[in-house]
Amino acid sequence: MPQEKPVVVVTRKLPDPIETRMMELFDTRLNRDDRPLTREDLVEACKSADVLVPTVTDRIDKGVLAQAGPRLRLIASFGTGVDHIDLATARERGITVTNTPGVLTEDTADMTMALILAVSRRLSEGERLIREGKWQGWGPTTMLGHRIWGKRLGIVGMGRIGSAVARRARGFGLSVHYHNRRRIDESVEAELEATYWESLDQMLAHMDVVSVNCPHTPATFHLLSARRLKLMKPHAIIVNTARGEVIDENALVRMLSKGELAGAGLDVFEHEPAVSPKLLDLENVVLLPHMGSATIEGRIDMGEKVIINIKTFIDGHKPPDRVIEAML
Ligand code: 8YV
Repeated sequence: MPQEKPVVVVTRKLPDPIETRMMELFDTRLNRDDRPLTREDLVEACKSADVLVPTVTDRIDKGVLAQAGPRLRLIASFGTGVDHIDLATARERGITVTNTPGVLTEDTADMTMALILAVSRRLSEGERLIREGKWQGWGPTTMLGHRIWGKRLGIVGMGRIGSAVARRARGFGLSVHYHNRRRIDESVEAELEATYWESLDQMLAHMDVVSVNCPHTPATFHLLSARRLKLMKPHAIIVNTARGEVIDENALVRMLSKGELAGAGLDVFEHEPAVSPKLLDLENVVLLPHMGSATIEGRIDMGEKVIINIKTFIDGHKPPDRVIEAML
């Protein structure tokens, strides 16, 4: 790392206080108009930066990293998921990668509950009815949704966010079930009153609500495949605040269209920002533009984590949120 202030390239507009602090601490290049970087821009950024601060909208693959300049030593990603970064290539090239875990847990869990309620109680449909001027007044059998109290929630991925969803779900009277690579600690399981299902297939077949809360990795790509979705009960709903790639979106759309699944709440999509046009025609889905962690408090906390990761790295220490460590 050179003696002078490191060149830090930030790919998207971050909250003002974060940008101000970064400008004070580093030789920071901002993206004031917030236009997502093209692949060419990203390559240029990787050539000139000591530290790159990307977001989920930057695909930092093998090809981009192959063109990175020798000074690029840290990718301090603004976000928790790191599926947009080719970690193996970063490791090979001696580039450290950090993320911002923990600070968006509660906001994302809130959004998961919001989607469970929105789908079950038909919030978007009700809103559309009013906005389109079609509401004729109250009726005893109009806009009936489903009660969530007493229903079974199956959480796929019991990490920080999954556990935060479980805590909320208990308050809403849902019984909590989960599938995870590893069974969680017995005491935490007891605290969450959560039932572990070793078999994801078995769990899916018994749930009323399924929530996807695992990261997207090669192992979780299309974890909810066409075959697995078919195991779900036709009255069940599914919500996804994790990554679109975890669900086979085409299969999901087909099943929702045919009424083989009752509904879906999606904050993320397989080919973001593209959304399957068929989803737009369905009444039984609630669609959000990847805003699970979109609170001003959360974004500032994320920015502060990015700053701490960069600062500790340039001071010669191990940054706290290392995803991988430089091997060279
Ligand atoms: C972030 C997210 O807003 O952190 C994540 O993994 O999915 C989002 O909530 C986004 O990734 C920022 O880069």
